[in-house]
Amino acid sequence: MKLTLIKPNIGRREHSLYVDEGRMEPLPLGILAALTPSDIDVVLYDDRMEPIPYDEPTDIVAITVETFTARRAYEISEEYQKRGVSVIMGGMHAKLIPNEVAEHCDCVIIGDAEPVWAQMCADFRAGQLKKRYTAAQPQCPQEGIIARRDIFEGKGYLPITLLQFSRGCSHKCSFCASSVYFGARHFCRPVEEVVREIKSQKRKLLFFVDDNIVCNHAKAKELFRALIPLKVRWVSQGSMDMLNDEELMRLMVLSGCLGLVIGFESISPQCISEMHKYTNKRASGDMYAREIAALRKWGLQTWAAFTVGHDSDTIESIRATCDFAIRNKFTFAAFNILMPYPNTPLYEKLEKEGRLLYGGKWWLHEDYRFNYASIVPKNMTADELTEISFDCRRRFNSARSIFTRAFEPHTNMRTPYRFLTYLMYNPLFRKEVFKKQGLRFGLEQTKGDDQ
Ligand code: B12
Ligand code: SF4
Repeated sequence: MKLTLIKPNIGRREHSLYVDEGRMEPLPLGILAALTPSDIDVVLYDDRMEPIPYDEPTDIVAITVETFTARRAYEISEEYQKRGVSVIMGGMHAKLIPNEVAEHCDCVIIGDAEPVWAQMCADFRAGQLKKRYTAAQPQCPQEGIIARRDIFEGKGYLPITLLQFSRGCSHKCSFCASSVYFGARHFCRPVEEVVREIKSQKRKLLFFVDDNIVCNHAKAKELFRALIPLKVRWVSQGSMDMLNDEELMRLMVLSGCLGLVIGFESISPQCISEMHKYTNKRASGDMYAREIAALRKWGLQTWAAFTVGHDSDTIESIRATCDFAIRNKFTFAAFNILMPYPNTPLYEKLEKEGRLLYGGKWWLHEDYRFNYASIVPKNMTADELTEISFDCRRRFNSARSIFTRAFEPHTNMRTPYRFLTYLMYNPLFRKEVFKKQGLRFGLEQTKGDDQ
């Protein structure tokens, strides 16, 4: 028996299939491969970088679906179903909006795969595949499982190993899909299992794809202590309340942390309140002065993530957010338009207020494009929001900004390794700004296409 795993692309640019410059290993598919009984052959196709050989014989196909890849995932599924192959779908989008996903596959798995995957495989073999499996949230993620990384070999992924220490986050930011998926709860793996997983592979550069690696300070400290002797370098995501805990920060740095994605979200305290981002409440009132000083003291290279389009945002306040990011010489920054992901509190609020564009299903709409506003903002038009956020991305990633931001002695110039990281990834992200802006979702031809 053979299982084909698929990571869908978001879409494509005209005349080009592949858009992603910094492709990373799709960890959920490595976990599915590890959960699969060993007598089943497993292959992976990554739609971000290779064509999908629909006619290659396979018994079953499993596709991971996020909201922004849903349209493409449904196209892929249709191709396989036309050929009589059963398609299973799961992932973030499948949990947020299972009824929609179920319409496009033979079986939808709702939630983490671990509790139900073996049963699904057994049912499939017995010809009794169910239309839907709902997994109870495991208290211990990925228990006893190490992702199978052999399926990633030779694909040309960035040389960084993705793994997880924890899943979820106990905060409830109104726009966060992950908070809905995990019911605002945080689940950690046993530290010994994480150490075993790190030792099972050769790389020393790691990306913990946790929603918030410092959500539980005591558990994070336990992890960091165990990482110190492994002499790894790592990056992850963390909320800024970590900076109030000196011991946590000291252990984080000693354990090899290079930097974190930190949700600054906004420089306006009013916006921070609107989105219920309590971790940032005090800091935003002070323009994050104390936090930025602490990040420099600890020498962390920060990927500052901002969301733009909140009710109290104006074109000027968004422009000022970009100035703030350049002035503070962040290593990287994202200016994401506030997106109403299905089933989030933000989605429900905007739906009630009649402020959702594209019929409320931007991810399926043929006119929607990546990085376009899909809401009616309060103080500008949707087009203005799209333009100002693109302008922030262009400005932050301009050659001039890359040059000036490089000269931050405590972070970007702290060591030759840090400086090299800065110089390697900034041009890559600059390219992505232009390649991804306005990208169509899915590959199907739509009206007005010229090929
Ligand atoms: C790592 C990560 C990234 C990495 C991608 C790494 C990679 N491999 O390419 C980077 C930083 C590049 C990234 C980028 C983006 N990301 Co991102 N990312 C994540 C993050 C933090 C972890 C994902 C992960 O690997 N988890 C580990 C695996 C093991 O967990 P999992 O995916 O949940 O899988 C489990 C279950 O869902 C299920 N499952 C998953 N797939 C399948 C499939 C089947 C068949 C089955 C049965 C089960 C199953 O079983 C798995 C094991 O338990 C998530 C947050 C999250 N909690 O998911 C956000 C997240 C997925 N990202 C998000 C977003 C919005 C983006 C961007 C669009 C941001 C932007 N505006 O640019 C971009 C787009 C990426 C692109 N393709 O261009 C949102 C998506 C929201 C949504 N509703 O879809 C998330 C959920 C963050 C959030 N808090 O809202 N991201
Ligand atoms: S802190 Fe981050 S991961 Fe946690 S709910 Fe807020 S946005 Fe989501």
